[in-house]
Amino acid sequence: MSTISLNITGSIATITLNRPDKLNAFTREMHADLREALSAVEADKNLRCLVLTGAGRGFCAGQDLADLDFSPAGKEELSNTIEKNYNPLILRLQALPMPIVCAVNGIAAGAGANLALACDIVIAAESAAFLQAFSKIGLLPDSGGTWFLPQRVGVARAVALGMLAEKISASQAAQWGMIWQAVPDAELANTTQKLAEKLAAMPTRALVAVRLAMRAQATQTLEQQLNLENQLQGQLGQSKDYLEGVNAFLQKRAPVFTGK
Ligand code: LHQ
Repeated sequence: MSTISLNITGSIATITLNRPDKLNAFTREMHADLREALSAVEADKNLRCLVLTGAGRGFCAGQDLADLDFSPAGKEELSNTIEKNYNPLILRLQALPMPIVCAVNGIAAGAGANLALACDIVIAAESAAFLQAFSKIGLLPDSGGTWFLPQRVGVARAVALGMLAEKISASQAAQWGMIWQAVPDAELANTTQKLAEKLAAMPTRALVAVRLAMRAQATQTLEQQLNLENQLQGQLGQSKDYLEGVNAFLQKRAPVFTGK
């Protein structure tokens, strides 16, 4: 993998988008490398948290516009690449059986911005920014942007972000609820590491259930959502971590969760 690096330390995997000269814009090769890295993460049953970040001064500038075929035949490729690369990536992240922290180290533009929003907890360096760059090249937000954005910032802001393609700072994104937190640049690595360690020591199955239920609310009635909560709670009630959590509380000691 030349465009992605994967580091596994203990129960935490870190995937770094690694084309810093091009602000980690997505080429076909990078998509293939990312698929390989995600396969390794999915196969490692000891993992309990994934961190996604970028190398250099950018997080991800979205599709590499030099790696597209804009010939008339290429029109089809635009849709093909979304179907083959971006959509499966977003769905794969949402199905990953562990929490995902996105550490946005710099500009997150186009599909790069929406890749970040597909992660569970997004922390950004204060110098980072988010840019729905799509309308500048005659496109609409993809990679789930039209789904994640209105949920996180409301339709009024989502529409304006999609239409105007104006950069918003990490601090503004945090104020709007688009991301969890903006931190001083020098603190991004440390804050991310602490958060990943915290999540990796928590009841993994419960965290994944939180993602699932929060996502489902977008399309469900209250009654359906109550049923889903009940169904998921029933499953979690069978988990070792639930037993451990309750026992630890009653025994007045710190719980030791195993993710089982
Ligand atoms: C890039 C890119 C880039 C290539 C920076 N491509 N080289 C899905 C499917 C199918 C089709 C299309 O799209 C999609 C989804 C999408 O993601 S569409 C949106 C694609 N992304 C963009 O339109 C963003 C384009 N980039 C920019 O607007 C700027 O580069 C930003 C605002 C991200 C950063 O600006 P600066 O900080 O001023 O950096 P820069 O522009 O100087 O970029 C640094 C280098 O990275 C430069 O290369 P060079 O060789 O000249 O140093 C850029 O050409 C290259 N780069 N983004 N998307």
